[in-house]
Amino acid sequence: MNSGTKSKQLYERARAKIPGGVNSPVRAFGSVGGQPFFTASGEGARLRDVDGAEYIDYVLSWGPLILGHAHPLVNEAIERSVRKGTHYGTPTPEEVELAERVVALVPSIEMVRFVNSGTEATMSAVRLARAATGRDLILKFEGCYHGHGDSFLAKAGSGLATLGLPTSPGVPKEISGLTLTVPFNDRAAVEETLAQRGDQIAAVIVEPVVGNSGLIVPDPGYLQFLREESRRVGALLIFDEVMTGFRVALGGAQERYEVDPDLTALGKVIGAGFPVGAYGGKREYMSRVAPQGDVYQAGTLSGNPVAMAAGLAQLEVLEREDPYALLEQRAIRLVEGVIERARGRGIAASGTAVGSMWGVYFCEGPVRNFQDALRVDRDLFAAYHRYCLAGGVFFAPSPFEAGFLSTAHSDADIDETLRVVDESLAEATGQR
Ligand code: KE4
Repeated sequence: MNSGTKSKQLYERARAKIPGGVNSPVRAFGSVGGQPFFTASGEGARLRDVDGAEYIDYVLSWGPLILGHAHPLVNEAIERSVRKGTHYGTPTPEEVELAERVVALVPSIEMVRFVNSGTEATMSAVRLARAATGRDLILKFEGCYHGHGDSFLAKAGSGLATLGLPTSPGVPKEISGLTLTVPFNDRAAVEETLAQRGDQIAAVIVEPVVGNSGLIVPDPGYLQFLREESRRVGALLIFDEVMTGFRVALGGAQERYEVDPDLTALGKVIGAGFPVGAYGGKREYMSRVAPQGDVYQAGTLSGNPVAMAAGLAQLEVLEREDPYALLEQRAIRLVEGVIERARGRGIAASGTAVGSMWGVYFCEGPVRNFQDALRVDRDLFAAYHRYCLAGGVFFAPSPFEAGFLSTAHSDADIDETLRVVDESLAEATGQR
């Protein structure tokens, strides 16, 4: 689907000055073809592009906007704060208040440091784990994304416990070589890797619900297994809850699955659309962070008071309204509706929802790891995505991204979405 005239003109201008015309690769629609639309505004569950077209939005800025776009209470908090100024380079009351909410809501977090992105949060958590253990290796899971830090741009070596290989030019093999990668939901792979290198591993870092391969849920007991195995070898367990935090439950995946990580990375919802990340955890570790401790980490705009005010307002609404059961109910209705319509047109489909994160794969289930996810029909997904967009529904432009839902999405929006989905599947399979 080619975007409208103004979007096309903006895209041409953007590509002349910005690599790929975007400030984050996935926005370029590379996996689905066509050109990205440029957004003029957002309101509730909808985006309006610069040519006036409207979309029911299931990307929601890749997770942050759990209350939808331009929520009145979030906007009021931002406007109140920004009238006083934007940033001061000193501590402010807002960052103390948000820190107190995070500690109150996320079970394992006793102390927290705010940063400016999820990448900074995971990078800092890994540095802290390395300092706390005196070890260098980290263990991550195939299909999990933890931001663009060098340590995370690594893929599995030839064998399970062989050292990682860079997934991007510019990442020294000496760095990627410190990262071990195993399949998600594979206990034997973890046991084998820890048997061989457990005493060298500083941290096991995992997306407790994987949102960067579509949506992959942990097998029953798997997260508890990671908790026990990492503790057994003296490695820290880091939950990357940049996506799941405040989204699969108010206390995140660690509350929902009752697992107690040593460190947690946060982002997205905590900033309500502003650039905010955070890492936190047990006091014994966090007290090592400068200037209280000797592990250096800093940031000019960390704890920006306007961003803190936005995040605080969003968390206050979530605490007051507790929308999680309704969000999950609607997400399940959406997923089951898409699967039912796909199967009704002879298309293999599977998927699920956890809180307000959801995913549908156009392949047989179950999808338990990234290799399973690679079975999806990518051409079908690309055509489906384009037709849905033309029909006014904006899904993530990749089959390997989770979908989201906000409190602004109504049952009528889900009904309209499922109507467009059915028409799009018919078009994409030549049945119309
Ligand atoms: P950022 O540095 O993009 O704020 O966060 C990195 C990150 C860390 N951990 C998890 C679990 C994440 O999902 C992310 C970022 N998620 C992607 C969406 N899959 C952001 C979208 C983008 O890259 O533009």
